[in-house]
Order: sequence, then C-alpha cells, then structure tokens
Amino acid sequence: MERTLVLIKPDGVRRALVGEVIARIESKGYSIAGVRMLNADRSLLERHYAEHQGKPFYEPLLEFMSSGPIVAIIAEGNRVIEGFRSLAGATDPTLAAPGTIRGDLARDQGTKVVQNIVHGSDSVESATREIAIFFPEGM
Ligand code: DAT
Ligand code: MG
Repeated sequence: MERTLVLIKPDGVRRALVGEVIARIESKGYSIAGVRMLNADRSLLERHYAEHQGKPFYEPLLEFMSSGPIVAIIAEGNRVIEGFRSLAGATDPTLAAPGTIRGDLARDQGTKVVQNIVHGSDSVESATREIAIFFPEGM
C-alpha cells in the first residue's frame, strides 16, 4: 500500500487546524498509519528540505518550520501521494484552488517563505526518504 508523509506546519498547529487536516485526509478515504507531534530541529529540517538548499527561501523556510510544533502524519492508500498533493492544492496559497487545504485555509502573509499549512511528499522516493526522517523507528 502506498504511503506519503504529511506535515502540518507550525502555522497549521498554531491555528488549531490539526483536526481539520486529518479530517480531510480521512474523509477522502485514506487511512492514518502514524502520527507524531514534534519540534523539528535544524538538522532534521536540513535533511527534509535538502532539495531546496541554496534557494532564497531556504533559510526562512527552516526558521519558519522550527518556529513551533509540527505534526507528522503517515497517510496510506492507493495513489495517496498524488491524492494528498491534490487535497493540499498549489504551493502558493493565493493561487491554490478553493476546496483545497491551502486554498481554503491559507493566504499570503507577506513573509519571505510561503506559509501554507501542510507538506506532502511529491514521489515514492521522497515519501520513503521523508517517512524515514520523521519516523526513524518505523510505523
Ligand atoms: P510544495 O510544498 O508545494 O511541495 P516546494 O517543495 O517547492 O513546494 O517548496 C517547499 C516549501 O517552501 C513550500 O511549501 C513553501 C516554500 N516555498 C516554495 N517556493 C517558494 C517561493 N518561491 N517563495 C517563498 N516560499 C516558497
Ligand atoms: Mg515539496
């Protein structure tokens, strides 16, 4: 069964949207195979966001992602990787379609990094790598 890593970012936790995000995943028909709340430290975030190193928003992204607790979730189901990306909507919350998590629940706050409530893995390889980072003991 396919798995993806979902993160509810600090903006989502601060705004009490943990239940809302999990409800959307479950309502779509995916199952929750693991959940963990944590304060991500810099070395963990450097591993998770390695592909973005050197980009202008990289430092603000790491700072934002360590600004408060996050919730890491393993969601499971056929085609859940693309399915969750579809539920999440476009990266830019101003452009994300209404009906999506980002389209309904986030907007541009004028910050250096886009704050868009959730992360979702973008491929099987990313999902495997990211799940191992956030659930090192397995799930
Ligand atoms: P996604 O989270 O949709 O997979 P990504 O992997 O390209 O997007 O980028 C990771 C996060 O970095 C994204 O959720 C928000 C932020 N980000 C991406 N592109 C950005 C940009 N051009 N300006 C500001 N923040 C950006
Ligand atoms: Mg990404």
